[in-house]
Amino acid sequence: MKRLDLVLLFIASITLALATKKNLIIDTDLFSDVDDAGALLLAATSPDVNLLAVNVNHPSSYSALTASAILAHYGKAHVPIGIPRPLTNTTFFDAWFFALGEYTSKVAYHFSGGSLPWGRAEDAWNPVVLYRKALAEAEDGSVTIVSIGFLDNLSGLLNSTADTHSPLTGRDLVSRKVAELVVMGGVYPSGGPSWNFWGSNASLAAHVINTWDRGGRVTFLGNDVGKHVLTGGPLMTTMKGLATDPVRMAYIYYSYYNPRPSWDPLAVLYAINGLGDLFEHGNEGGGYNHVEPDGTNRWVWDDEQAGRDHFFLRLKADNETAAAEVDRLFLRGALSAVGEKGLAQENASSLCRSCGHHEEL
Ligand SMILES: *[C@@H]1O[C@H](CO)[C@@H](O)[C@H](O)[C@H]1NC(C)=O
Ligand SMILES: *[C@@H]1O[C@H](CO)[C@@H](O)[C@H](O)[C@H]1NC(C)=O
Ligand SMILES: *[C@@H]1O[C@H](CO)[C@@H](O)[C@H](O)[C@H]1NC(C)=O
Ligand SMILES: *[C@@H]1O[C@H](CO)[C@@H](O)[C@H](O)[C@H]1NC(C)=O
Ligand SMILES: *[C@@H]1O[C@H](CO)[C@@H](O)[C@H](O)[C@H]1NC(C)=O
Ligand SMILES: CC(=O)N[C@H]1CO[C@H](CO)[C@@H](O)[C@@H]1O
Repeated sequence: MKRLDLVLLFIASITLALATKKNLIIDTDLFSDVDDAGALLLAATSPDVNLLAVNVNHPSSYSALTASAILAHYGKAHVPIGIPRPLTNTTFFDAWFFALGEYTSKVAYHFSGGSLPWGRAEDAWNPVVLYRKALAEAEDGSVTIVSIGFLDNLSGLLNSTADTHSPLTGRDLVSRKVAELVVMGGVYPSGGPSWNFWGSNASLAAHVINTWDRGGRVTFLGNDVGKHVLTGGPLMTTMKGLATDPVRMAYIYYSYYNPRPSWDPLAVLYAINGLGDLFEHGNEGGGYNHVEPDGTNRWVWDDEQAGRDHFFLRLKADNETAAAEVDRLFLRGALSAVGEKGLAQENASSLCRSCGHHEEL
């Protein structure tokens, strides 16, 4: 081949690579469970993802700062972060089992970085404005939104009206730009109430799920799917190169080396790869999901589907196979962020930027 042909081939393959990347927006609570952090690791390190924005749907300042620390660590400091106001400084406390630890304030402090360094949570976007900006700038029909927490921000998006980012209403923006909404939450075909539907404001969850009728396909991943897929073990126990990985430390702070269920990482994996070898649809027979104001949900087996394009997922692979795949991608992603610098830093003292102060006290 002539030199010019090679150059053109090179440009064409780069264009193709960019074009086949999936435009993703993540909406996460990143507060009471650590699997949100694992999900962010996957979204931030997947070579198949173009991460447009991360919206946090729990108002703790530490949740926004943790999102920033994680994104910055994986080289995604430019990805904008939104969080609802007013901010709080609340931290998680495991008052049910007393077994789990708090991770967001610690990750936010020790791994401070990115667009929202320590103390700068107020610089985050309004989540609805961020949705509108990210959607307005994206190609039509190209965006996948992954909801791995509460749906309050999405309700705000649906209700939004024209602004400087777009003359369209929230509903029209969603209908033009969104290809698929992936929702972690609910019990399928029926059950609940489930945490992501009632934990913040169940009537807003009902508003989003029951009226999202023009924004492409909606795919639900229920509590039963991720519950027995226990992951994070290899990430926590691998020191080599990963001593300063914020998601590894989040899992250790939170679970004390016990692998965790994988609801949110699985939702992100489905959003990136589709059904693949891990998932299958639970409702080939149609129907749609309906959420009640108390956060329970039921599948309505209606052939007409009321204009909706709803699916719920089942695991096709067994729990262990799914866990091995999530763990493989956790390690691949975490290691991809480690250059020679990271390997040289393989040093417990570099984990703790306040240790010096404590020794002085
Ligand atoms: C949260 O903590 C920061 C830093 O200590 C402080 O500036 C801010 O006022 C606090 N916010 C609330 C709502 O307490
Ligand atoms: C959006 O509007 C619906 C009514 O159409 C309302 O029930 C809901 O509370 C609104 N969402 C927000 C976030 O205010
Ligand atoms: C849910 O959100 C709506 C709209 O913001 C609000 O009017 C309502 O009071 C909220 N409900 C609860 C239980 O917080
Ligand atoms: C996952 O484990 C649970 C609990 O042992 C079991 O009920 C379920 O069938 C398993 N799922 C798959 C796909 O193997
Ligand atoms: C670990 O930190 C100590 C003290 O800062 C330093 O002397 C040592 O070279 C570091 N080890 C590695 C592998 O970087
Ligand atoms: C602008 C807007 O509608 N924002 C909503 C985002 O979600 C919070 C709750 O987390 C709502 O209170 C806001 O109204």
